[in-house]
Amino acid sequence: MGMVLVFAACRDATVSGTSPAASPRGSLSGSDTSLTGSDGSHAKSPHSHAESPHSHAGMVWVAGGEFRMGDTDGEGGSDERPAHTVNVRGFWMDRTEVTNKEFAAFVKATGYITTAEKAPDWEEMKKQLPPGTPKPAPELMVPASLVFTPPDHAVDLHDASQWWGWVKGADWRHPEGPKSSIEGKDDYPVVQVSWYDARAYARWAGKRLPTEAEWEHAARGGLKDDPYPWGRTAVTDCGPKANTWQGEFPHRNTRWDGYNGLAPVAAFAANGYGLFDMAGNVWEWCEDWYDADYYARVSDGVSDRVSHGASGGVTPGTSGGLNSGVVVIDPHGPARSYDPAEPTVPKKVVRGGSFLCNAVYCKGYRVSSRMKSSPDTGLENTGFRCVADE
Ligand SMILES: [Ca+2]
Ligand SMILES: [Ca+2]
Repeated sequence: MGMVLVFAACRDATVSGTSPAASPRGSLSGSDTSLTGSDGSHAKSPHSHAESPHSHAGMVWVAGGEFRMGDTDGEGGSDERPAHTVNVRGFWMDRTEVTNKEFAAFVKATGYITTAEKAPDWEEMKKQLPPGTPKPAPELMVPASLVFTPPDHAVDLHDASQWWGWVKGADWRHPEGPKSSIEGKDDYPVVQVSWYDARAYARWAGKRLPTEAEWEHAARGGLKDDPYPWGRTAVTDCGPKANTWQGEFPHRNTRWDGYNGLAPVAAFAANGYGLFDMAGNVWEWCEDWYDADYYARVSDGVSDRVSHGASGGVTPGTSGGLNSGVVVIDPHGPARSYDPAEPTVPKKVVRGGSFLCNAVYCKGYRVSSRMKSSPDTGLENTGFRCVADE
């Protein structure tokens, strides 16, 4: 009886907590990420496509098909609405976030230098800033990246600068700053990588970054309209489901899930497709530009990628409303970015939440939760995984 009750409670647990915090002011936006940093230039690799593995080792095949993309649990922000029916082709996807060991092999083979290892370029930065913004002090124009630097007391959760520090010498080999290292952390996700860095790795590996639709389809793991990769149970019910934050953010972490910061990849159960950490641990870069209004446009049939019922329509009872019968085929995101919180800063989509997410502050681990970062940003809680076509 006890077992049955526990099982029932786990299966039926309702989602608690509030929606992600509203966008903070200034150059910080969204929830736990997104401070514009470093230069906007595209880092160049001395070799291209050289000595890459070009195999599907470590990947799983994610069958294509239709799914409801967006806010299917009623907890989403306006940028997740309306939920709409999407059809994607099948693809291979890395089982785990790209690890330090894998990224190191890429750097060794190519001599690649990441965005965070180069000083910001003021001419590039200016393009993302409101006209008349003064040039930052010289001590800030150095190779640096964003490190989680928690205060010892409660702070205004609308001001992410309270817990993100621009740390000189922080990069993928020194994720928490120059005195930190990745020694003994081969199986941890690589972090402090910009979108440019992630794309360079993917190209070298003969892969690519997932579209936002592919990412969400994969994260859902074959479940229908559930809020999490594992179903409907809250992240902290019935044992840890993912590396997130427990306690009060950002000053008190109870480490109930076993990890204060990053966890090695695949430390928690995989989803139905055999994919690990689609919720939590690190945010994952996607190929697409972020536009807060994109879902509304594709659902209205404005996008030229929309097909009206071309793939056999929508399962009765799941869509309804204005976009019934509209199937968006293999969307690749908008042509350009638009984040109303920072209109001058083009941003790429990141997905899945990180070790800094919790129910009160940021439920980025919901399968449909959308976040964004400028492509030159490196963060201690942001990495990526790759996909490949047949
Ligand atoms: Ca944790
Ligand atoms: Ca993740």
